[in-house]
Amino acid sequence: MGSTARQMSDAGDGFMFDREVETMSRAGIQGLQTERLKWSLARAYDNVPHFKRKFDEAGVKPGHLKTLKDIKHFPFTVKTDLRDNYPFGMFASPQSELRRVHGSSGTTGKPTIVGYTQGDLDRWAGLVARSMAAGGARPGDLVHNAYGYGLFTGGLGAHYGAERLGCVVVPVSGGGTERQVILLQDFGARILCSTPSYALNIAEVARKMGVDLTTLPLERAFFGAEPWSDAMRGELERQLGLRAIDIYGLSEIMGPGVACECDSVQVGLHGWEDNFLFEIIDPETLEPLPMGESGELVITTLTKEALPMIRYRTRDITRLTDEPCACGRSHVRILRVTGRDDDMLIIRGVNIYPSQVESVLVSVPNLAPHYQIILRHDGMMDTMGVDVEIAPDIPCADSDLTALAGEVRQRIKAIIGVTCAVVAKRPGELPRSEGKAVRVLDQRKKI
Ligand code: DLL
Repeated sequence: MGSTARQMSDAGDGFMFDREVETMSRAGIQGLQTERLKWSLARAYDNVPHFKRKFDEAGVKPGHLKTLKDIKHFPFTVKTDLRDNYPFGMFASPQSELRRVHGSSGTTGKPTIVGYTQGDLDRWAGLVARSMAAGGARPGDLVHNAYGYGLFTGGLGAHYGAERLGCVVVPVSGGGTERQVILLQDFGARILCSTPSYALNIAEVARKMGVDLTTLPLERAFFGAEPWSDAMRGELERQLGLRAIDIYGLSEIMGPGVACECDSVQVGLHGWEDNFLFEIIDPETLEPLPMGESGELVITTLTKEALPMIRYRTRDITRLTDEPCACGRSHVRILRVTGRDDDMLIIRGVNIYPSQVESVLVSVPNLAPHYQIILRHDGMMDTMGVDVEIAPDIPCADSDLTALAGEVRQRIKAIIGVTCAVVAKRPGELPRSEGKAVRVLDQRKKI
């Protein structure tokens, strides 16, 4: 498969899964969105008591929407709305019309449960296929899918999307990392799907097994489900010998494939506007922000039957751009999601996202790309500790670890502007991820 796959990996081949929709004019997209938005608002209002109550309280009816801008009069939906209506209270379809449920565990309490009709599943597979094609996957490719299968949308979402594109899926799921390495070697997959943190774990285990992943046919990876910095992209591309494509999504809206980078420029992820309406709001005032400004991403579904979502506050902080993309796709781009507003740390008055710490760490020589941020409450204020790990095969006497920790502390102070306690650990001492990495350990409540 190597040579054909390599020829097709050239971004210049112009392949698109849904060319007509992907290259539609802006006016065409907006017309389609308006028509679909009216349908989606009516579906939510007529079938979900929660939406009817919220719309009534806000004094709006689906019929009030005349243009896309009118969306600003409709109420937001937040994660706790799903929790409060656990498990199926937000569904707009009767159980007889559902074909699957998924869930997202979150950090506390009950999971949020989401549902799909057959039509929803078909559209989802189509959007993941479109995303993977945009990122350079091609029919016939072998796809090693290491996203977890189960309630999490990553595994089955990537699985059916890759099949829809015409790929051959190896449904490995997460975990059993040595076996992952053996299968990558034996089957020669061209595409890897996993969280970025799990891919690092796979690369590390491969090295210990004496396998150099950069010599395998692996050429592309679809990384998502957690924030990862551009610095980490470089590290992943180097360690795995592939091109790393960013794929975004969330279960409340669908799962993976809400947006994906194209192969051409890797600046921003095309958000599939025929199925979703994207807004950026100021998370404080809740007012919509103009194109290009940074704020919280809010998404309204336009085609979802089982679980229409109206103005869902993702908590993800990003920007939109409608500048034309070199690939020819006309859909708006969502700039890389570098953090969630509920992940933002305020340490001695400085706002910090874990991904900023990640970017600093990746630039420090002799450091493995594994880390954990620990928040403590010390006296009157919050403090941040960062646990890092020395790279393998580097001398690691106590004095080496102390020197490394000192260097990391200095760089964080110089670049982010905050003083933190850094502990350097020996290889393998920090926990490894098999799915979404736990980057922040909050010990503040326990003290
Ligand atoms: O993580 C869906 C997914 C699976 C996306 C596989 C991509 C690949 P949830 O478990 O509901 O769904 O988590 C959604 O994860 O709101 C973001 O905060 C974060 N997230 C997802 N993709 C990215 C990404 C899946 N590419 C939450 N970059 C979202 C940054 C991401 N954060």
